[in-house]
Amino acid sequence: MGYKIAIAGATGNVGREMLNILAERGFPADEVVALASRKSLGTEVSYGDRTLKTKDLDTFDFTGFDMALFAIGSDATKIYAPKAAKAGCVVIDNSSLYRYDPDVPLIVPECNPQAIHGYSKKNIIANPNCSTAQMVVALKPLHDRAKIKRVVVSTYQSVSGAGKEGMDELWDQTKSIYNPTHDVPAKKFQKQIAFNVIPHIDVFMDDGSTKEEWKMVAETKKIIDTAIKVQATCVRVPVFVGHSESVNVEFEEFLDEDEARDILREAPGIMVVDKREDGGYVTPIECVGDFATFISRLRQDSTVENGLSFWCVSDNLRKGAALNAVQIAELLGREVLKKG
Ligand code: 2RA
Repeated sequence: MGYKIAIAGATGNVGREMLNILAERGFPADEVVALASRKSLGTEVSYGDRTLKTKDLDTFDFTGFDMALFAIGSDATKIYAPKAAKAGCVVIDNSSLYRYDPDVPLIVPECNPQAIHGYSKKNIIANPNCSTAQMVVALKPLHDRAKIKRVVVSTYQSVSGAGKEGMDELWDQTKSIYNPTHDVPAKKFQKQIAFNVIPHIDVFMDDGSTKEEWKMVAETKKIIDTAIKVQATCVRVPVFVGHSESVNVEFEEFLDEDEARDILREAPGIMVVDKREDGGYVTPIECVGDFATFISRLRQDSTVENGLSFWCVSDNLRKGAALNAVQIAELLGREVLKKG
């Protein structure tokens, strides 16, 4: 017997990937329902070799459903997640609404699978921010070997993190550069994104950091260890899919780069592509559609006593969102609901 699972936000970038990944991984489902807003009612979405017609999220009854993957943003989640949870359906939410709630586990299955047992307080589980997920997958195995003191990370985040509108803006602006009569002003992003980079994602905080940077700090602490100090600079770049990160780590004790590379090679969810030669590293366009978090450019940081630096690339719609949510659903089924 399998699970009855709903996907809320099935017509968005992440919702569509959730359906793709459920099918690709053969998730044991007896029933899969695609939910969307009334304006998208009846839209057809793919689920493997099947096509689902979206149903109205607003009137949907979650009673009898085991779990629901939500990718509808914080405002809509505030309305529908409690409704689903109250009907006995466990919500796995991709928005930031519940990530920092002490009664809601924030889970990256490769890092803190044991946290799944805390789901029952609100019947809700939070999925981390895309830029956090790929980073902690790499940090956790290194932290287990040589306790991390401090992380300094710069991100190079693709426009798909800002949804279909973000992708359309890059595409339209790029075309307009070659067709000066067709000006495409910045709308989704603060400034022109075509042939440019923007050091600003989400809103500014009082201390001068952005909320995207604050999320990486708060979520890394909740997922791995509250003692870890994190300094993040999050940048939007003209890439369609795939977030990249330059990560610098300082440990409590010395960790040799070769040992670190061996640890990462064995770590779940990681693919090390690291040769000190032309092309011996991964770039964002090469990670698209893959489940892995890729690690390249691993090297000692000799400017501090116990430092390492590395390059980290992952498909932000997959490990950064949809894949991690499906992995949580698999974990919930395996460890808690135990059907199928
Ligand atoms: C972004 N991490 O990249 C944010 C939300 N997906 O825009």
